[in-house]
Amino acid sequence: MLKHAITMAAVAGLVLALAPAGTAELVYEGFDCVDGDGNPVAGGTKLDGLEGATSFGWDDGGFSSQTHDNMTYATSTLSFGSGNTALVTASGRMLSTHPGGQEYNQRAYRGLDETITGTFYGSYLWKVEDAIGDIGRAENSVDVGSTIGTEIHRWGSSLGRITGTGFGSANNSGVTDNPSDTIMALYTVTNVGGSSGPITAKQWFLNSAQFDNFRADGLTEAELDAAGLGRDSDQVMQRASVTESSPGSWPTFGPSEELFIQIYRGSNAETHVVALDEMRWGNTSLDDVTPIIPEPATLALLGLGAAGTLLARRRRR
Ligand SMILES: [Ca+2]
Ligand SMILES: [Ca+2]
Repeated sequence: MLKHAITMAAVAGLVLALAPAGTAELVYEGFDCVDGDGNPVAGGTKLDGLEGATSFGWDDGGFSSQTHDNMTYATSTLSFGSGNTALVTASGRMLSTHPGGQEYNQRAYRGLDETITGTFYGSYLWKVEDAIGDIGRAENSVDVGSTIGTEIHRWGSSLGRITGTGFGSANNSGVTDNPSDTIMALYTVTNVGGSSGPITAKQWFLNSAQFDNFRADGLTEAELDAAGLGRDSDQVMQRASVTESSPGSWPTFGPSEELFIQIYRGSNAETHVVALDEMRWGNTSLDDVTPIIPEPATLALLGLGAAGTLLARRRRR
């Protein structure tokens, strides 16, 4: 089993330290893979699954004739945003290679370290790494608990959707990505762990310039909902929302639940490669699942704070 380390742990730790009390980024998968000795693995190494003590490897979603050799590690990360709104990343990304002509459905899953209730927040990056036809189907799903999933895919003119068992579904509307665009999926699900009342799930797709624009003073659902649809920096690429007033079942999320990523490929003949990276799940805000690299001024202040703390400790001795 490969281990995934976080080379940006220092930066991520600072970001977490900066977060107000009570906030948490619950799960982070940056696809930074090292071997048992802590050395980086080579590009092309098969990925065994998601990081975490409760992680499980790939299953085949019922397509039992398959191997999972198409899920591999690449040494460079997807990046997103720029300047003061550059996303914190860990080196490495996941590549899913479709040989063409074979349908498959592969999932890697893990439980959460704690059970959460309320609103759930998530983000991940997605990029088509080589040419793919508009009618090709290449889905990446991130499922929340056992009932709701959000997806990026290439399927006709649509680029994404929200769907779930015992729950409605909605296709994203907006513009499709250009080849080689890296897209960020952001999503929220309300009423996680509930037993009555409606569930609302939302999903937004942003390009890098849009992330810079909206993230600078904090990401809010209201601004993402109010933005126009398009590729300009004050727009969002795509958006979907669905509310079920009587869902019948409610998403649950905890150690025994299947939080999983899923790669589905149709039986079209085209070969193509899709990258997936920087997956985050949280229960507090969109900002918490999109940490950005602190500005030098902030780092300097942190350094002053740390120095002051050390000084105070010494004085107490
Ligand atoms: Ca990465
Ligand atoms: Ca904003």
